[in-house]
Amino acid sequence: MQTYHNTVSGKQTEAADHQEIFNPATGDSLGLAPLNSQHDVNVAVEAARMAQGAWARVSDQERREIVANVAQVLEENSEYLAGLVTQEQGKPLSGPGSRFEMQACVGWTKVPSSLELLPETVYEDDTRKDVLYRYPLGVVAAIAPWNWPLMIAIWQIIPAIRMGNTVVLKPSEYTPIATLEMVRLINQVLPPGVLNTVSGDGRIGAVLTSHPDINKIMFTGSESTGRRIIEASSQNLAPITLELGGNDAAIIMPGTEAAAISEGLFWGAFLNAGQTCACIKRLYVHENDYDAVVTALSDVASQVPIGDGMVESNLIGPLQNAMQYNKVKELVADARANGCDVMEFGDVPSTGYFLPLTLVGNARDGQRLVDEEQFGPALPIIRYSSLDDATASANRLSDALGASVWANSLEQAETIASKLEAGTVWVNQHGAIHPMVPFGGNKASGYGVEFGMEGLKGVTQSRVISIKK
Ligand code: TXE
Repeated sequence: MQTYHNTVSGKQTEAADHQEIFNPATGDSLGLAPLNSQHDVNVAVEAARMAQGAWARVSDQERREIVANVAQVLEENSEYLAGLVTQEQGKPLSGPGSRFEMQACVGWTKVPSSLELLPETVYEDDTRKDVLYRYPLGVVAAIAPWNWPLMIAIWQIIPAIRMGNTVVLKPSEYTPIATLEMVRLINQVLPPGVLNTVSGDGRIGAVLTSHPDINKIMFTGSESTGRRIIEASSQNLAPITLELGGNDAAIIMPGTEAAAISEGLFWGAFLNAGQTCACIKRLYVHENDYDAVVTALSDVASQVPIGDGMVESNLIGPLQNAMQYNKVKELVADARANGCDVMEFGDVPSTGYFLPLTLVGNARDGQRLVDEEQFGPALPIIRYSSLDDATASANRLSDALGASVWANSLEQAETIASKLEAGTVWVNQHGAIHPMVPFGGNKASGYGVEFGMEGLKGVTQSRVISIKK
């Protein structure tokens, strides 16, 4: 059985304990991943701390070139890493799956390598000049989830490295292998100690995020863990970027042509079998359009092949783990017991954590499937009679990562979009993130933004030099 390793100071390390990782589609063993101790975390943080000063002194131009080299390594190893992601995480190679995830990794590496944060004269008059400079923070702890294991890790580590920080990354205990391999490969073009890993569950995450030598925490995961990380950061006062998932509402404006938007709606909700932070998780449809929308979505859902993602024709894979599989099943069972119309599509394999593509009609606010983040392939569809009601419904939860408005008229859609409380409101698309466009949650979906210039600023500390003229 293959054993995978952490990278610390540019070297592959040995661990005393390991866990076996299994393919969620087939149950096959994929190999052993390390389970680290507190001592291992200390060693990794020390490696990152020792490397940070020299990395910060590398010229900005050279760091940009090194990050561009990282993009090249990702490109060259895309097929290998995509295969690992599919076997470990479950999303198919094809469609918006693991090859798509690798393209995103490359894009989200190239863009920061092309950006520069120049000193900014924030004030000047006859008497004074004030210039804001941005410096690295130091050692960044990156805690990644299991749904887009490589892409989200890249979102966390690349801006940090680009700005002269060093990183200790902990992948999710559900999906460590692809990440450990990606980090091993990237290290071929990075100075030793710039990017290190530790592996294990939340206990190791807690040791890392509370470590006194951590200067910044990047976290994507659940709200409850986010709260624990805020508490942990009282140990080191590290600023945190928190992306805590969402329960994104989509509102279809009255009279919108259903067939024209059904494909966009479907993938907006079922991307990665719904295991995406900014997926449509509640769909609000005007009562007059309800039947047409359900028919159009059913037409798309009935044509999407489900199965082992290593088979090129499959477009939807399994849930990644038993916890998530059981959670989605429980929420759908609750909806069924409360009178919802549960419509299931797809030939579901008998092994693995597969669930059918599920539209849940006649759903209502207050039901668990509507109010809780399902993070799976089950979309509740809720009728509304007035746009004011639909807007109030969309805004009634504390989750506020994304939202979308679907309409024939862009002008009308923008009016509703401006009333929705979310970090991003999309019009006639959902989850359409871009490496230049800041992304982050409002309310309980977190704080701080990633991507673009704002994302780079989030991994720096500002210092002002104020000169008397
Ligand atoms: O999340 P956790 P889980 C949601 C989704 C899912 C639920 C639970 O609804 O059903 O969260 O998933 C690390 N200190 N999302 O249990 O626990 C952990 O090891 C430091 C939405 O997987 O938040 C992993 O690396 N780290 C989300 C990471 O936190 C800790 C994506 C995320 O795990 C820790 C994933 C601690 N005390 C789940 N405890 C999104 N935003 O897209 C755990 N971890």
